Amino acid sequence: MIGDKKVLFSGMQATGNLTLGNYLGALQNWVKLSDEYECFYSVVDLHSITVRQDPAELRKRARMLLTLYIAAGLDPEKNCIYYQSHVSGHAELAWILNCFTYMGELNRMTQFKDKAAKHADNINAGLFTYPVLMAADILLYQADVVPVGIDQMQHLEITRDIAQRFNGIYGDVFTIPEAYVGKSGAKIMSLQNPEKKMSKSDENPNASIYLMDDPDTIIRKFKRAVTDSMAQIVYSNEQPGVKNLLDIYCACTGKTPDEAVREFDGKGYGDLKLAVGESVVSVLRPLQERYADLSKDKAYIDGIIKENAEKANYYATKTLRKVQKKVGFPERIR
Ligand code: ATP
Ligand code: LTN
Repeated sequence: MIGDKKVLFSGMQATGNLTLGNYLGALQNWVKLSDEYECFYSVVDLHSITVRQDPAELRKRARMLLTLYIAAGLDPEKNCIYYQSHVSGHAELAWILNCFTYMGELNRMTQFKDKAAKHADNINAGLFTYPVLMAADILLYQADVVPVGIDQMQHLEITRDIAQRFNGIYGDVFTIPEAYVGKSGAKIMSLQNPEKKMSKSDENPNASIYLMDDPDTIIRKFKRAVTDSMAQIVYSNEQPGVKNLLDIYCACTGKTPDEAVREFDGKGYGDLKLAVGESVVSVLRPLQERYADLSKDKAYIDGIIKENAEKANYYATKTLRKVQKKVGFPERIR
């Protein structure tokens, strides 16, 4: 708790262009929850270098992402929006937690297996211990709740296991966090292959809607979206392409799948695709406009970066000192 509020932590990697999946699965929920909790939203650049990055590009994308958090509706005066690399406590706690995490646990992580297969020439130790750094992010702020898409559930489970193991040895040091997965949009699928999640690292640009896509591009990508030949609009796993379109529609309009199916009763896939495309355009337009305005205001963004790094450091250090003491590191002499 900070004051009378529970704590929320979440983060995103500054790799690639954010997709509609990132927005509907994560960012949109962050905004919804931001009044209720004391929130920490990090641009997790330490995680980004588990895959080789171009330095100038990483810096640029990290700033874009931080600006996008604000453009999406997070108030940086109330929510702590900051770069993970500006708070050294993340790496320090991750080291300690590494010593409380088993190889066998990390070996089971499906994201590691996927990323190792994708980057076979660079299966580094950071990629393997990625979930431990993620646990450190969350536990450092004593987070109660962590809004993520379904793909991150396994990482939340290991975070809870590590925290419980540590608490079992040293007493109640960490708050045990809960995942928060939204009702709709938790797993948006690729528009070109509805069996696969929409991902910013997909090579096919038609598979993903990027948050900065213009309206014509968005409508065109939805027109090309893969559906099926069943010619019926139902919400069913048998028709993953149509289901995905309905999911996107529901996440953008706040409607339930039942309501959406009723609305498209007697209509064709063309009508559905157009309506979904338009609902996405109307969600993304205000975000894009705010982003354009914010990115012109360098001094404002710089101020946010500085102030919020200080705030994050304050809370992170509090937990870190407690942990260091528990494990037996010598006290600092002042
Ligand atoms: P990459 O393709 O580089 O692995 P990604 O697009 O999967 O990246 P992440 O940075 O790993 O994105 O995820 C950021 C947040 O967005 C996480 O909370 C994740 O659960 C969520 N997310 C990512 N893709 C989707 C998706 N297709 N549907 C719903 N949520 C998603
Ligand atoms: N692994 C996450 C990003 C991430 C994260 C976190 C999410 C890093 N640290 C802490 C929630 C809480 C991903 O989305 N790929």
